[in-house]
Amino acid sequence: MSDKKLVFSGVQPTGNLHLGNYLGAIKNFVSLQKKMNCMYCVVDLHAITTFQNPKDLRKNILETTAGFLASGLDAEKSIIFNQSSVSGHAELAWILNCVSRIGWLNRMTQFKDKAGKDKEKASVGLYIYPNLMAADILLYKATHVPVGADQKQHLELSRDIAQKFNNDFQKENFFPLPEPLIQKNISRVMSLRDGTKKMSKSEESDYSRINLKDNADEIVKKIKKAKTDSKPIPENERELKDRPEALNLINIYADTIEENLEFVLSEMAGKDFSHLKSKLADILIEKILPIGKSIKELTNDSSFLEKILKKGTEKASIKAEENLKKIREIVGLL
Ligand code: AQP
Repeated sequence: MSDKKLVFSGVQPTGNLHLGNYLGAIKNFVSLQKKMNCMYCVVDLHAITTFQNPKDLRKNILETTAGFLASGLDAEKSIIFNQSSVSGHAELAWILNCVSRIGWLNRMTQFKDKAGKDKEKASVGLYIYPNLMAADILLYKATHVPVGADQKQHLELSRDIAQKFNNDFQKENFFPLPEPLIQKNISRVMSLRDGTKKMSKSEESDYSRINLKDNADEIVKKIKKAKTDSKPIPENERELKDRPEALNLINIYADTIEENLEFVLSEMAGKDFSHLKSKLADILIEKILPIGKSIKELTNDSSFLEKILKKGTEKASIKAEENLKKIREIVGLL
């Protein structure tokens, strides 16, 4: 494996992992660990940009770690750790806060979505979240970042910050410009209740998402209740243009059976959505249920999960300290 290429990505421990996290990000994490050096982080400092109950946060950090392992991440192949245990993330984030520009952050759509109408009351952390994300990646000089499409804008900002740091300090190529790795077939899994909104942990209705820990009954019920329209499955993608819920279900099905949209449309054109829903529920039960079962088993052994994180932290800290030493020198800190 080449040492120059390094994959880094993170998941917030903000509650139940769902199908969007899995298809949009974690599934890709697993295939990347076979061919590249990878670091996967439970980004707990990102989680606290919105208030988290401390007891729930501790539980969710371990449960997200269990989600990584249950989905197929291997702690022998990838470095698995939690962000707050390597203080370099926060230190570099401060330095990058001084490189990043307010105008850049003002353009971030996720802040606008998450802060809602009451922006003045959002935490400063939520506003500068993308700078911390840049620090996560650049602390290790990661070159590739697998994320869902919702994180593309933040990743572009990370590239701008890296470029500005290199220019300001006249250190050409010091930070590599990280490349996003976004799933081609399904880069954004949408809510089962509203095909224009992304599937999300923080959405109030549990019927909007399939959680990785859902049981078979819940999966069947949620897919049955998923919003669609009265038209049958069309022959081509063009006809799905103004049918976001229909497109979302077909996309989820295609990705879960590892086929493309055209294949599913050619197989199912003219059929009713109840046909697709029944097949989708079956395949989700086959693929998701074992992951959920494994998450539940792993979370019963918190000391095992803590050991995995501790080992990952030790490895990550060595890399972080090596790079931070150079960064402090470049910036002129004693
Ligand atoms: N719906 C989605 N479709 C595709 N990818 C998604 N991701 C999240 N939702 C979808 C990707 O999962 C990774 C981890 O995301 P995260 O949990 O760190 O943050 P998030 O994007 O804010 O996820 P949620 O579920 O919406 O969490 P809350 O509700 O707490 O904000 C990322 O790569 C993300 O792109």
